[in-house]
Amino acid sequence: MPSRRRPTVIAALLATAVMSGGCSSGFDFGAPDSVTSQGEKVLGLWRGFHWIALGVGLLIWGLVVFSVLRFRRRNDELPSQSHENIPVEIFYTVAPLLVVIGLFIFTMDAQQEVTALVDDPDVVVDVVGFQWSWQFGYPEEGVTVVSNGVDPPRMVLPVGATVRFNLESPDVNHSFWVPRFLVKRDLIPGIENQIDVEVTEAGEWEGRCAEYCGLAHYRMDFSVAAVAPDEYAEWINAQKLTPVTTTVPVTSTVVAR
Ligand SMILES: [Cu+2]
Repeated sequence: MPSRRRPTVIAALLATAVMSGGCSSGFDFGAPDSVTSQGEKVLGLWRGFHWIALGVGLLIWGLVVFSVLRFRRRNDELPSQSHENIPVEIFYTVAPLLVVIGLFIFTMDAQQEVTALVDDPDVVVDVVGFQWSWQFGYPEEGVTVVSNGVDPPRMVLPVGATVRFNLESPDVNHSFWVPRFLVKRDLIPGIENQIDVEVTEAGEWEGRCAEYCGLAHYRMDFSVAAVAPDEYAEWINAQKLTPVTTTVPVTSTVVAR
């Protein structure tokens, strides 16, 4: 690349980085807005990592610019040459270690909070992912939701409730993912996976399988609607009157993977 174009390219890259971080409110650095309280913690971690990376980047760029200007060639005399600088060497060994330890603690803390399970969830949903769709069971209500064969299955949740998702798969690995939740978890045959999620605002969002699970993986779409608690109760009652027409295959059929 010709050296004259370099500053322009660097400026363009920096502008893109700043703009992609600054588009949404509160500097989310490209992450979608979270609609769950668990997602807020993930977003906090995401933001924290970016700010720390930005701080380290600024320090390094600052030192580079300082060195380039301060020690630029003025005459043929060499600047003072030295083998070692013990304080600087200690600093550049200890400082990255402290940053990594800090990020590790920060990550562990967020992970503990996001994966924590409450003793008594408000709503329980048994999520079964299978080749190639989803079944959402509400065991406390005796309600089961599946696709009608045309539209993807639609799960309804009350806003502000802690929902326990029990995640099961009868065939291969799948992954329960609602991008706007900012949390996801795999469904692994023989493993009982659970996550608790509290949706904090009303809305309807797309969900999909985030694990490539076979040729028709793309068909594993679903949607999640979060509504007010009384609307949720109405929906549950309506579902009780609607017979379930199709069910999950109990055993996996042998199909092209
Ligand atoms: Cu899948």
